[in-house]
Amino acid sequence: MRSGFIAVAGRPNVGKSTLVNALCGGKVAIVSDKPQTTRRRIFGIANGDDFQLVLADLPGFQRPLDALTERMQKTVDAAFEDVEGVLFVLSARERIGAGDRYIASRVYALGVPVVIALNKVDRLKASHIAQQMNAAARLGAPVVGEGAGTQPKAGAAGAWGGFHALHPVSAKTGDGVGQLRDELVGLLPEGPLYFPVEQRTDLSVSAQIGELIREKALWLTRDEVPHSISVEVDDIEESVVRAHVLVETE
Ligand SMILES: Nc1nc2c(ncn2[C@@H]2O[C@H](COP(=O)(O)OP(=O)(O)OP(=O)(O)O)[C@@H](O)[C@H]2O)c(=O)[nH]1
Ligand SMILES: [Mg+2]
Repeated sequence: MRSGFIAVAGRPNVGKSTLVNALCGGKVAIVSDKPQTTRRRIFGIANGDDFQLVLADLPGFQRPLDALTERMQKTVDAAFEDVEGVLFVLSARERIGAGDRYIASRVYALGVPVVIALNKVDRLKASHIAQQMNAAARLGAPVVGEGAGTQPKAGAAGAWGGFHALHPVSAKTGDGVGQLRDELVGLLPEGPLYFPVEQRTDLSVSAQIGELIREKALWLTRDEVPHSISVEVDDIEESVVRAHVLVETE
């Protein structure tokens, strides 16, 4: 039996939660087209005949840190402890740039294997995917002087030990997700079951319902509701849930 924890890091909105859901084979984390959807660490659990892969879905982060991200950063830092590896998620649809480099500098410094998932490759041209894979592969590499910045130098100063693997995937269509899961399971040591096999997340039922309500609110609203929504579930009956949706401003 192989088992262990992998942290999922990346900029906001790159598809981390969608990918965690795809890797777990069911809905664990809520998803929206707005950044900062994930607010706290959620475990998504993928079980196989001989493995238990526990993914820590995390809030996205970027620099400069705004107040909300600053608070969520503590969650991220805590989740980086005691993991067997990091799944670093990038979006193939956006320019890979400073924001990703900042995250790369953080995750490569942890000293555990980093697996890159280049997400959202659905309906992209092969040439564009190839370019983005190249840019992804160079992330975190130390820049070695003028004009040589494109080539990582082996053994250069800094924590960059190179990435363990790079997988182009589409969390939406499921393309490449099976191979990525195998790759991550390969990082796990022999270990016990951390969760009962029928459990797919560490959230309580009432927390899961609260998250689903928040997801619907995020999808159904635009500018009229501030993005800072939180939900308190008061009461769960047979077929009725009572909850409060709290917003930041009137
Ligand atoms: N086309 C495409 N869209 C995707 C894919 N994966 C995720 N998305 C979309 O990207 C948006 C963000 O997805 P999330 O999973 O919420 O992203 P996240 O990285 O968890 O975002 P935060 O929690 O805010 O950091 C949603 O609109 C998803 O439907 C993909 O593989 N292809
Ligand atoms: Mg998320």
